[in-house]
Amino acid sequence: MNKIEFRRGRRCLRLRFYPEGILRVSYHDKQNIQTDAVLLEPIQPQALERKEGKLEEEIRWQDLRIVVNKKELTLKIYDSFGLVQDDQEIRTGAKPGHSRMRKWEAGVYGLGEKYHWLNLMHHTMENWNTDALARVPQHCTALTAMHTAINFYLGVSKERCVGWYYDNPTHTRFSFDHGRGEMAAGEGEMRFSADGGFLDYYLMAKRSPQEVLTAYGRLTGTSPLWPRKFLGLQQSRYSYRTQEELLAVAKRFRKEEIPCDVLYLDIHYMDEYRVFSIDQKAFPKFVETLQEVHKLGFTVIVIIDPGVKLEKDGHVSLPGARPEYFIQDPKTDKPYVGVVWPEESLFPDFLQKRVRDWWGNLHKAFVEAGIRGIWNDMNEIADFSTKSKTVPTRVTHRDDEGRLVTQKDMHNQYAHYEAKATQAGMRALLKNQRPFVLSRAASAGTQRLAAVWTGDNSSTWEHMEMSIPMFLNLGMSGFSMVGSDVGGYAGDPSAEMMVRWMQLGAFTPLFRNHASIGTRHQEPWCFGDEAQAAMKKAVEMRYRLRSYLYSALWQSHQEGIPIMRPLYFLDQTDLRLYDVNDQFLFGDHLMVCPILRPGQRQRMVIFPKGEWVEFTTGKRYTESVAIVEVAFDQIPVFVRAGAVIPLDMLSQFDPEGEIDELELIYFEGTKNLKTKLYFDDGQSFAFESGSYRESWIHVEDGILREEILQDQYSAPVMKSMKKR
Ligand code: NBV
Repeated sequence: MNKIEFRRGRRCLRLRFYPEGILRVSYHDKQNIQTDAVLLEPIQPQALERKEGKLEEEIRWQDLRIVVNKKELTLKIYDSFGLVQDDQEIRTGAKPGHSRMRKWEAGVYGLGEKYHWLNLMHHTMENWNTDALARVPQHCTALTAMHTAINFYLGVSKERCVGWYYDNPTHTRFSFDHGRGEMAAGEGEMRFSADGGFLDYYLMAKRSPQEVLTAYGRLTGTSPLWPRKFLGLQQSRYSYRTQEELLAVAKRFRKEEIPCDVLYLDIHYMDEYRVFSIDQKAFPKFVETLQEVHKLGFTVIVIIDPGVKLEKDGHVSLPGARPEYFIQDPKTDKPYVGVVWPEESLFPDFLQKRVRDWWGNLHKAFVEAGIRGIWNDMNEIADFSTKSKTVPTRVTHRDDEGRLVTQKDMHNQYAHYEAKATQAGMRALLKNQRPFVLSRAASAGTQRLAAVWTGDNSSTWEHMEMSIPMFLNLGMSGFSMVGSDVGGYAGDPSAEMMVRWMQLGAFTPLFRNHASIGTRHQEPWCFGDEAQAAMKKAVEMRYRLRSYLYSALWQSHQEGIPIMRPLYFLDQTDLRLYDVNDQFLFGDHLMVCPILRPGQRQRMVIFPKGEWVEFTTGKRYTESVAIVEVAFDQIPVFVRAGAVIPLDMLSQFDPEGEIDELELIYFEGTKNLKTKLYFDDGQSFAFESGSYRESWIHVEDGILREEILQDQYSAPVMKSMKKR
C-alpha cells in the first residue's frame, strides 16, 4: 500500500508518500501528462495511522496530520506547529484549480524567474514561457509571465517553511492575497489555476527553507557541478562578428590583465543563422581561431537556437533530419513552419528521445573544436510569425510511445527537453569532461540540466536592482547557477552603471557581461581608466573567491541550497529580513550589499543578528542597521565574524585542478563558524567516483582546524592565515 484513495462521484483523491517526508496529493487516477520534473518514486509509508470518521478521515504520517473531508475531498493539513493548509476550493476538470488559506505565512518565495520583488505576496503570476522582450518594450512588473515556468513556491514563517510543487505542464497562475476574476484571492488566501492537466501537487512541510529546498532538490534534482572555469568572468556580445574580433577581445583581456575565462559567439558566427553551421566568410579559420583563444586561457560558448532553417527548396540542411523529427502542424499535416533568425524555420520535437539523440550528436564538430559550453536561446519557443510570439498551441509533439501531445501541454517544457538533449549530447561527446549549458527558458527540473539567465534586460538602474530578487527567487526555485546580462542587454550603460553592475555581477553565480547589437560596447576597457580600474578590482575579488564559490556550488549540487540566498536564511525569526531586496547572502558567510543607484556613496545595510566584519576595511558591526560609506571602486561585502574565508591566488583564468595555494583570512569572532572547502579537478566526472577533497575548516582558540570528509584529491597548501 503506497497510496490512499478517496472517491466521490467522478472525483478521485490520491495521497501518496515520498522520501524526505514529501506528500503527494493528486486529484485524478490517470497517468499525468508527462512532465519531466519529478525524479522520486512513492514509498511504502512507515508508521502510518488512519482514523476513520463518518465525514472525515484522519491520517498521521511523520509530522503530518492530514484530515480529509470525504464529501468535498478537501484537506486540512497540520504539522507539529498547527494548521499548514486549509483547502477552500478544489477544482477538477478542464481547468483544475486549488485555493487554500495561507494565513500563517510571513513571506512567499519561488515561482522561478519573475520580474518582482523578493516576497511574492499581493501579486498574481503566470507560468507560460515567454520571450519577454518580444511582448513589452522593457521588462516590467506588468509582465507576469517570463522565460521560465516553475510551479514551486515556499511559504515561510518564524517557525516553519512549507514548499508546494504543482506538477502541471500547462499555462498556470498563482495569486497570493491578490488577483481578479477566477484568480481573486482574498486576504490570507492563495489560488492556483491551470489551463489543463490535473491538480497534482507535492507538499514539503519542514522547519527551514534550507530543508524544503533540499527536499525539493531530491524531488526534482539539483544543479550540476559546473566546470570551475565557467565560474569565471564570461564576456559576450551580440555579436563578436569575426574571428579577428573574437581574438582581439581575448587578447585585450590579457593585455589589460582583467581576469576572464569565457567568451561567447552569438548568432552571427553561423552561416545565415543555420544552426550547427559556421559562416566561412567571417570565420574562415574557426578551429584555428578557437585554438588560439584557448591558448590564451579562454573557453568559448556558442549559441544554438532551436529554429532550424527551412531552405528555399523545402529541405533542412542538417544531416540526418527527417520531417517527423519536427513539431507538426495539424492544419497541414506537415512540420510547423515558424519564423525566427533563419527566417522560415522548423522546430525539433525534443520530446522524442531519438530527436534528442540526433540533436545531441550534431554538437560533435563543436566538441572536436574544443567547445564545452552551449547556449540555448529562444527556446520558449520564440516565433516571430505569430501575435503571441510563440508557436500556436495547436501544434503537436509526439512522445516515445507515439502519442500526440499538443503544444498546450508541452510549451512550458520545450526548453527543458532541449536542455536534456544538449546535456546528454555534450556529455556523450565530451566523454569524461563536464559540459556547460545555459538556457533562457526552463521548467521545474531544468536546474539539473542548465544554468539560466534572466533574458533581455535593459541598461537601467531599476533592472540592475530588480535582478537581485529575481536571482533570489530563482534560487528559491532550485536554480543556483543564475545571472543576468551585466551592464544590461538593451540600451547603453554609463560608466558608473557599468562599474556598479560589474561589482554586483562579481557576486552572482553566473557572471556574464552581455549586450545587444546596436548598443555601446560593454567590455571593461570601454568606459575610461577610472571605471576600468574599478571593474578590474571587482573581477579580481571574484577570482580570489573562486574556491569559496566552487565550494558553494558543490553545496548546491549536494543539497539543493542556492549560492545566492535571501537574508532570512540566517535568521527566520527576524521578520525584517523577509523583504530585503537589495542585499543577499553569497554562500555561507558573505553578505553582499551592492550600490544600485547613480551617485550613491552611502547605503543602508540591514544586519542579521551577530557580528559582521566588512571584508576589505575590517570594520565591525554589531548593530541591526547601519549606514556605510562606499567608494566608487568598492562593493560592501560583510563577513560573519568567526568565519574563515579562503582566497585563491590571483590568476587571469582558472587553473582548474591545479590550485596550489590558498590564503586564509580569519574574521575573528566568538563563534567558530565552519567553512566548507571542496576541491577536485574542476572539469571531469571523476568526482562522481569520489576523486575530490571535501572538508570543513574553522578556527578554535586561534588554531586552524580541519575536519576532512573526503580526501581523494590533492589539497592546496593553506598559506599563512591572516586575521581581520
Ligand atoms: O541571439 C541574439 C539575442 C541574444 O543576444 C540575447 O541574449 C537573447 O536573449 N537573442 C535573445 C535574440 C534576439 C532577440 C531580440
